[in-house]
Amino acid sequence: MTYNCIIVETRGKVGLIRLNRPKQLNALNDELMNELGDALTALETDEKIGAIVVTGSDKAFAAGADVAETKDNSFADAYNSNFVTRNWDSISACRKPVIAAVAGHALGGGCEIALACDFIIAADNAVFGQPEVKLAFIPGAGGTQRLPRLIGKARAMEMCLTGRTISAAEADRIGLVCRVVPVAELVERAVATAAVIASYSRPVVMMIKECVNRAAEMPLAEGLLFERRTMHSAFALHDQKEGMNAFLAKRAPTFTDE
Ligand code: CO8
Repeated sequence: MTYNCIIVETRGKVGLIRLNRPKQLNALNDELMNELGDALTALETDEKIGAIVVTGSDKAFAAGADVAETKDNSFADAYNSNFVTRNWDSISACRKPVIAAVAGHALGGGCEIALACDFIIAADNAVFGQPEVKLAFIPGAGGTQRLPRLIGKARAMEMCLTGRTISAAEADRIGLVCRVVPVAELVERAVATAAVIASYSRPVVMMIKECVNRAAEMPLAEGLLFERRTMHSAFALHDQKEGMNAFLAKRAPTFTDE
């Protein structure tokens, strides 16, 4: 499938999606978000794919919602068309792991796309921020909710209320990203990380993702119970037997995703 605003390729078992509106620094409009949702759904249903990387350019992951296309929305337009929810939830709903590989600006909705992914690998030139307040607007795609869960209320509140941007080094220090790499190596390193994940048993990877995501959504006791029951069910998988038998036999496992 050919897209106008994204480029999709596969590298082995990894799906790679590049946001591609260079003239607008990958500002997010409906067309791009519809295409991103479509590509994620296609990669999720592709049995050859085990993990997905979403990236932008060296200059911009995404500079936020497309202000020119958003500014004239009325409440009725936004509410009736289910603005944002309609075509944004496909990122967090994807059952396969999705890694954000962020270089350059990740601002507003761009930062929120990265936050909706499972984890972020940042290039050393990455800049994160929720500058909506400067436009008399609010982070509307998870910024006020995911950011405090990741970096704590004080830091999230300061970022959202002042619009201050933070560097890759600061993002690393406060736990917003899992790693910072040279910009020239970003995509290669993110794809390599995704390839490691994709080499494991797919149902086990999806179970782990489901469990970790419950940590943000459930009280501890309920999350622990969910984890325990999921772990019990993992004994039903052929891959669990294969993984443990292969370890004991000192050979490489062959997973069949069953
Ligand atoms: N929307 C539309 N166009 C944009 C955007 C944007 N968010 N960001 C940059 N552009 C365009 C510029 O207008 C410019 O176009 P042109 O060449 O035609 O003048 C081109 O991209 C290059 O931009 P700059 O000349 O400004 O480049 P600089 O390197 O000088 O600056 C910055 C880069 C700092 C990223 C700057 O462009 C900037 O501040 N951009 C806006 C950032 C911002 O405020 N983002 C938040 C937007 S609101 C939002 O995301 C709300 C989220 C709510 C939910 C999601 C809804 C979809």
